[in-house]
Formats: sequence, C-alpha cells, structure tokens
Amino acid sequence: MMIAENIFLKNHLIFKNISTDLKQVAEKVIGGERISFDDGVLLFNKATLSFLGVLANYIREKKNKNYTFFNRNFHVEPTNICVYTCSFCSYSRLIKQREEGWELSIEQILDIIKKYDNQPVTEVHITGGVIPKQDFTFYTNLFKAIKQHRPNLHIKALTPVEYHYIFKKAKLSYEEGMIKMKEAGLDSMPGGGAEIFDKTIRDQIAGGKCSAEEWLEIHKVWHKLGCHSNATMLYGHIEKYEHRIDHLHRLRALQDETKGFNAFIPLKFRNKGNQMAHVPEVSVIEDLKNYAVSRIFLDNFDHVKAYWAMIGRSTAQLALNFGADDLDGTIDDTTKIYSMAGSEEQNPKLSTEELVGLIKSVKRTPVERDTLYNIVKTY
Ligand code: V47
Ligand code: SF4
Repeated sequence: MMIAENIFLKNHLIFKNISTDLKQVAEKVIGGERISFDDGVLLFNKATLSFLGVLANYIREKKNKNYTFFNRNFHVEPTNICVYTCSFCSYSRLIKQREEGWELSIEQILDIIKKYDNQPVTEVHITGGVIPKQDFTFYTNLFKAIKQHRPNLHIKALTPVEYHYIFKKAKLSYEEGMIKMKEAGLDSMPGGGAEIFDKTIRDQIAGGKCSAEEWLEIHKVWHKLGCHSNATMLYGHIEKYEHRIDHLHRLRALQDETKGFNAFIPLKFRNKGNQMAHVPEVSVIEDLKNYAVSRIFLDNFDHVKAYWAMIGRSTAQLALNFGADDLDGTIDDTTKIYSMAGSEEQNPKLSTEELVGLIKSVKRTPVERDTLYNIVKTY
C-alpha cells in the first residue's frame, strides 16, 4: 500500500516540474523522514498550495485515514477582565475598565454547567482573562465543585498564562501547583497563550505575560504527571515564516520528550476591535498553507485542528484537505473570544447533525471523540 502510494505520488503528482530542493523535501515526507527547520521555511517561501496540499493530505490520511474528529463541548469564560494587555486581544477589558466586563462567581459558573445537565456534552473548556480574585483557591474550588456535580464531564481548563500568575501568587512551584490542580479535578489543558514563541515578536504583541520558556515548562510539568494538553500558534500578524517554524520546532522538541500534546491548533489573527487593527489579516490561501506546513513539520503530533469558530465553516472544511483532521466542537455559542475579534462566526454554535453534515459534504467520515481522542461514535 505504502509503496503503491509512493509511486503514485512520484509519478503523477509531486515530482513534475518541481525544483530540486522541494523535491528533496517531498522525498523526505513520503519516506517518513522528519523535515528540518530550513525545509519548513523553504516550504512556506517556495512551495505552491497544491504541492503543500498533496503532502499534508498524504500525512493526514496516513495518520488519521479519512476520519474527521469533533466533540460535544461548551465554553465557560469566567472573566473578560485581564491584568495583561496583549495587543491582539479584542476580548479583554483592563481592570480599570472593569465596568465593561464580567466576572463570574463559582455559583454563576455552576449555573452555566447545570444548563447542560441533560445534554450529551463530554467537555467544558474554561479560559478567559487573568484577575487577582480568580486565584488558586477559586479555581481549585471551582474544579472540585464541577466534579462533584458531574464527575464525567472532562475539565479542559486554563493555560500557562493563568497558571503562571496563579502559582506565583500562591507561592507554589509549577509542579506543586499542577499536582494540586489535578487533585482538584483538572483533566487537561487547552492550547492557548502560546501566541508566538519568538521573544522579539512575543514582547511586542503579548509582553508581560508568561514567556515562551514558561509556557513550555508548564506543559512539560503537566505531561510528566501523565496528563495531556493542546498547543496553539497565533499566526498572520507581524511574525515572519522563520518565527512560525521556530514555534513549531520548539513544540516538536517538547513533544519528542513528553508525547503529551493531543493536537496542534493554528489560530488566525483577527484584527477587529484590538490595538492591532492596522495589521491586515492574511488570506485563506495563507491559512491553508499554514495548516499544511504545520501538518508536515509536526510529524510527532497526531492531530491538527481547524477551529471552525475562528476561521469559519468553509475554511474549516477546506482545511480538511490541507492537513487538518479535527474541527473542535459544537461550542453552543459559549465563547466570545473570536466573535469580538471579527471572526465570520458571530454566534458560534453547531448541532451535532450540522457538524456531521459539514464533514460528510466534503467526503470525510465524521467521528465524535472525547477530549483525549477516544472514539464516542462514528457516523
Ligand atoms: O491564546 C485571542 C487567541 C487563544 C485573538 O486547546 C486570538 O482545544 C486570533 O487557545 N485573533 C485562546 N486569535 C483560545 C485557544 C483555543 C481555542 C480553541 C480550542 C483550543 C483547544 C484552544 O485565542 C489565545 C489567543 O492566541 N486569540 N485574540 C485574535 N484577535
Ligand atoms: Fe489577557 Fe489572554 Fe487577552 Fe492577553 S490574550 S489580554 S492574557 S485575555
């Protein structure tokens, strides 16, 4: 099968009218060999979209066949007030503008959770701004209360941005803090807060919050406890291709060490209502290139997620031919992060039937999964 596929690729698709350097990268990919930093940059700079699509889809189908995963989930955003001032963020309000924001109590969050009592959701995704009041005790009590109410609901919550701040205030090491979060009921960590790891770019767009090294260290500590998480990359703003590959390179190195990442999620910069409104958004072509190069570069990640609430349904469907094998979840209109930044999806909400329909209409096989990619149902 592999040999037949290789011959097909060599004879018909990949190697016609292709420069020697790109041909060498394609040979590595088809031969199952890892590509280098320079290969990654070369792909971004020189390869056509169709060339990237064929290679990325080859890997996608080798890893995940024709399956496209999704889950049934909802979000809780405990606050949109934040001590940080990331310039790409359309969502947060500074502490001094707190009258424009919201700040939920544990009881209010539980009321949201209880709305889903009779629904077959498997995951609650909790993330938002960072405020002193929502501290170590707040979150450990929250996780315990959620588990007490619905023990089987998977809690995917907070990022190293929040944990770094919370643990520092509580005078806990990352390890002590993550152990206590796990004991309280935390099941996994979402991929947010990674933005872009390069220091010069990170300082300009996300200065003040946890550094790249701290973000990676907290994931490492979490993975070493036997737990899983996701990774993201905010792209399409002021970064260069080298910065994207540097980001992927650091994720790939940590994944080699821990194998703790479930999925990689590229997040397209949206420019509405933030301090970077003057920076134009990249095209759909660029989005697809980015999915494809990420899929090719991250050879040790099982899944690449096209987050439909961020890029819209049509681009998410297209991305399924450029390396992505997951669309995230039903969401139920419970996140404001992207709609406030200008995403196509102003009220992100899909029924399971609609998600299944989107996937089937591009000839993929819909598979409902839980957060850890255990199969719930194949459609
Ligand atoms: O870290 C904020 C991004 C992230 C903008 O793990 C923006 O399953 C684009 O990480 N334009 C949080 N992006 C969301 C996140 C996530 C989403 C879905 C699934 C998972 C998962 C994780 O949202 C932030 C930041 O990178 N973000 N503002 C903006 N204007
Ligand atoms: Fe705060 Fe997160 Fe927005 Fe940065 S991206 S300002 S950390 S809510």
